[in-house]
Amino acid sequence: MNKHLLLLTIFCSLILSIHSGVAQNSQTYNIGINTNEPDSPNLDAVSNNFSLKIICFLEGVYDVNTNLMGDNLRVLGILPKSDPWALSPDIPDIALAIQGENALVNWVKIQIRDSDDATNVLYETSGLLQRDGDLVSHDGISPLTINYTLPNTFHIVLIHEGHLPVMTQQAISPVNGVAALNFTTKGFGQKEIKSGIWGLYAGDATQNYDIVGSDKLAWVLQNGAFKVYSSADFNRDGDVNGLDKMYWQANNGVFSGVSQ
Ligand SMILES: [Ca+2]
Ligand SMILES: [Ca+2]
Repeated sequence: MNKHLLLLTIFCSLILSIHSGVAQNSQTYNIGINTNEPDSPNLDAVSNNFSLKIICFLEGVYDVNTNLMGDNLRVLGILPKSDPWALSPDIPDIALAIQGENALVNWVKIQIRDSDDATNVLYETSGLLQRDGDLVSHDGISPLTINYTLPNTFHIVLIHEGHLPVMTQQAISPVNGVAALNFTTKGFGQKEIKSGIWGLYAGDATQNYDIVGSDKLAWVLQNGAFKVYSSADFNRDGDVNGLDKMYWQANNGVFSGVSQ
């Protein structure tokens, strides 16, 4: 009888471990795997299931008159459906049809960093900015959710192709399952793009966290290209031309305090 019980236990354990493997593999939105059980007793020390409620503007795409960012890439049909960092599923066609202030502008990478050592990247994923600055998941509507075990306090870094990154000045914690942050009202590492409104600096075509001569060179090499997706197209209107160079010129010499 004991022998049968032992065999049954082994069989059940095997089934559970297979099921667990399937569940982990189904987390396709995330890199890495959450190894903690959902009912872990240490939940007060960690955050492992929360959403991000972030607002952010990109200088090059921001329109001071409408207080919205432009969605020319989407309108021209050249916003890549695939995330440039391969961290998220593709954008569904239905999301690309959304118009107005919730229309999609561009991809951003989101890093969660150690609150004690901000050079230490704990987790990364990607999302999309809507014209009004809301950060959403690849489907264009849903908030970004993080299903990964992390410390309860952390830094958040936003990275965009063509702009300098921004990081939280102080570590934050999720409250009631939501980590909320409005980067447009914070000036740390950002530019005041309108009175009281802050955004990421445009001009880092090479994406190495500074705006220098090599970024101008990247612009020169692509100057004249049209209907393209390019990190030298700082205003993201699909063309690389003199309007983009103006952003580089205004911000030449600015570098980010965020470590790569
Ligand atoms: Ca650069
Ligand atoms: Ca442009």
